[in-house]
Amino acid sequence: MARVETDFDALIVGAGYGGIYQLYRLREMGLSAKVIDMASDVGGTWYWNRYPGAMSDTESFVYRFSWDKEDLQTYPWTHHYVKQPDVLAYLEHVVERHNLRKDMQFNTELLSAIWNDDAKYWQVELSTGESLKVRYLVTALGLLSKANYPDIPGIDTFQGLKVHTAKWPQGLDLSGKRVGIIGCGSTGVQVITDIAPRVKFLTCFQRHPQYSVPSGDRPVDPAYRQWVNENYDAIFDQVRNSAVGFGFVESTIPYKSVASAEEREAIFQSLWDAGNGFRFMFGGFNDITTDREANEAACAFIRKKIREIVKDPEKARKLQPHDYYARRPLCDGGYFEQFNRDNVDVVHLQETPITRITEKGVQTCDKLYELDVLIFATGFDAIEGNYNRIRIRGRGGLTLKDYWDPTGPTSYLGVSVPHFPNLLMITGPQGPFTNLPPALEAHVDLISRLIGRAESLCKASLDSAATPPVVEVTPEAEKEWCLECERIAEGSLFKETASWIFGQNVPGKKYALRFFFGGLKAFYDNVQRVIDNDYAGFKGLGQRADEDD
Ligand code: NA7
Repeated sequence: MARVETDFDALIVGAGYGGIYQLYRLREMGLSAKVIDMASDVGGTWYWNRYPGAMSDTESFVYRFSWDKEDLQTYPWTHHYVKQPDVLAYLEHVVERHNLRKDMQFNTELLSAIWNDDAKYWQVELSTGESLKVRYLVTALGLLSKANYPDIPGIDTFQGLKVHTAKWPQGLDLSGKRVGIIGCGSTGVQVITDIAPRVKFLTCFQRHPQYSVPSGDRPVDPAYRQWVNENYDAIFDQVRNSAVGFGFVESTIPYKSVASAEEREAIFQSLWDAGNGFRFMFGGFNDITTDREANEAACAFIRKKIREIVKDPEKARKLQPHDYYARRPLCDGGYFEQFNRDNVDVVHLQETPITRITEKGVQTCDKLYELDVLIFATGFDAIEGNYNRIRIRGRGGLTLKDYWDPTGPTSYLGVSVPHFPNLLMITGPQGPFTNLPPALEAHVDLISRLIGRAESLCKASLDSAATPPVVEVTPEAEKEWCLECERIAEGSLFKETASWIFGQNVPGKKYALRFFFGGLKAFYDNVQRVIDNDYAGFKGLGQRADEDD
């Protein structure tokens, strides 16, 4: 069947970092593309997460696009970390600078996408009532966008204000209020640090205490900015050749290779002083997440710091974690210090669990905490949560939800799923676990390359009746990639520590590895191997020598 006319070559779903860059790339390739987003403007994660204290915990100089070199040199940032309004302003700026807004449509949700296998296009239905044919469906949904509410009895009876951090009401003034917060992951830690000084009383309902280290945030001095500007090429080169892509050089030193206890302590102290959670976890020793003794040494160091910072021994006891330091590493701008305030307390839910939420507040097994506002910093139904709410039907009517149901979400390189041709995911399951902007760029670069290849094969075909080539991974290649991800994660203490990374934060969610832990360099190497091997793993994209993409 000949190529059917479509409304757009590609529909990109999501106007955050990934969607913005993907639109830029497809437009550069001469393809027609449209971005839609449920939100009323650009920003993705940074549009929704407007809670007090929201900031990136990647340092500013690498929490941006690497591909606009002039902009890298000239766009201002005042602090070592970018706060939510700064990130939003930056993304709006990029969209204006590259005139991308004209191809974006907001307040628009993708309701369903059905693959037409005869004519090779996606038929998509939007919340606006529009129905479009598109050749490629690129999902830039974000890793964390479907809010997770805890399943606590009585949650709907609370008569005060309930707020999820990802849906923060504009202008909410917490001054003088009795506030409770459930959750102390990266979000909870940031909220608590920000609001503690101005609320009447803050009760932190903590299920697992967290290992958090200082962020090291401070204003940027001109000499540092000049150094960054002069070295940007080398900086992003290093990022792409690193594991976590945070702009520091990861350690190659095993913990036990440093013999003296003083020297080990000095390394931890220098990491603590430099700031940043990923640096603390990966910058001093190379085996904190794999060697139990190394991990315990990092834990003991952080526990000691908590005891030093928090003056009330009972609060300090409750705030000290005793499991592995093997969740997403956190950093903060004075989290533990907030517990020295008389108006801030912590409830250790493993000791005194919540029994229900009442109209007055939170009831634990021993006490009712009366509240005016209850904040849910309870995270997200990560990765597949964003996909499961859309009806996506691939070849033979198979839904993505059904395909993923038995095993948990899977893909090839985080971008492609068997039986779902021309569905291309930015940060799909088993993508790299790294600083996100460079990971998103890696995915967009790969997706653009795959689309370019399919398009060039299509143009090169002399047979006008030829079926257009599609981008689709083979089941074998997907399986191999999943095994590779499993192999790399083997021995990681992350596997032994419950978190959203393995789907353990949402009751009933499948325990499964949702990331490639091999690092950014290894991810790029794998992509290059695929391309060098005539698009190995992708059906029908190789076998012809007429590549011109
Ligand atoms: P996270 O990291 O998933 O943290 C959620 C927090 O909410 C965490 O402390 C959970 O405790 C807690 N939680 C979840 N459900 C409950 C119930 N039912 N009762 C008590 N406490 C609960 O989400 P964040 O938004 O902080 O961060 C997500 C990512 O966003 C982060 O990794 C960054 O990449 C940015 P738990 O530890 O599970 O006991």
